Amino acid sequence: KKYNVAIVGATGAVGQELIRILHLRSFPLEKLTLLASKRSAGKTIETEHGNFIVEEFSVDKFQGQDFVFFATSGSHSLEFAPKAAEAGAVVIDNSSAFRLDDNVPLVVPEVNPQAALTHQGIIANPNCSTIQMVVALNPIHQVSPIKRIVVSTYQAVSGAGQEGISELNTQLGEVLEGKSPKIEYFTKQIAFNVIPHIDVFQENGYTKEEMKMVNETWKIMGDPNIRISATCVRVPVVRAHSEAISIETADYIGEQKAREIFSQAKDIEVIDHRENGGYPTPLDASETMVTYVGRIREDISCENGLALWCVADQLWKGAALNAVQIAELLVSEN
Ligand code: 2RA
Repeated sequence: KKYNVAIVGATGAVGQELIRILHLRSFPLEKLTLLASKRSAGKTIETEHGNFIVEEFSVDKFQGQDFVFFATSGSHSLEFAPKAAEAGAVVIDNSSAFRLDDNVPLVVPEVNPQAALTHQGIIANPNCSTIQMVVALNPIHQVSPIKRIVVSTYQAVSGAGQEGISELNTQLGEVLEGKSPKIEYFTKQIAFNVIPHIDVFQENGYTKEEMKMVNETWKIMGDPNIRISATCVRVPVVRAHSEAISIETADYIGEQKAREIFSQAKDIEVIDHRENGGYPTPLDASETMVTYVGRIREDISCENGLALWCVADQLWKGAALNAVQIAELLVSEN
């Protein structure tokens, strides 16, 4: 069987990667429809799998679709994802609009695949920084419940879309030419800098990005008792998010057992050698489909503690790949 697939927001950073991933994974496509704003209609998206023409978004284009991937804003998904579901499509939404909705499964196929099968038309794709963390931590959680997570993220500028990428590139050039860089998208200069602020500040002093890592992890791993604190930082990297993670487990695991658990886990690649270059970096992870784990060691600051370093391509595993893997899950169930 082949499937009619539409991508809403096809010209965005994630939208374009959805086109690539669908082809790279030979998803059984009957017809691929690319939808974007009136301004983008008629544009050609060039990929290594061919060039694709973008059509203007309209609700009637949901008719006959088997899957509709949303890669636009939360407000756009909120308004139009239900209409795509009403038209009979399965919606896989990359925005935060429905992630914490009790009637919408929030799915990472390596962690809670069964949740995808409970969908009522819409399935939410988690936030990129959450996805790679739960892929890495769930195998440990299955051996001994994780009681606490402290995570600092080092998030690529492409997480902020095309604007983030162009702001970094422009600023780097301006600074290297001795000019004062223009700051248009980020809150402060990102070139040769880091910014501890992604999304809006909440009452409790955390940002929305940081609370996404808390609330989404609880839902995906099905355990709201895990104590989680996150600090999400934007760094001058184009693609792939990195995370320094410290956890406490109920029982002692130790680094050797932890390394074994990661090595045997699905879609995790361990790069963990205590020598120059013996750890994964964003340049290693970019345009790959696995979640990398390294720097595995006992956390010496607590009992039953483990510390690790986790890197993944946030446009692929953190967004487009995870979304397509959800569709693959449903197709394999048919
Ligand atoms: C970011 N995770 O990195 C957010 C949204 N993609 O900006």
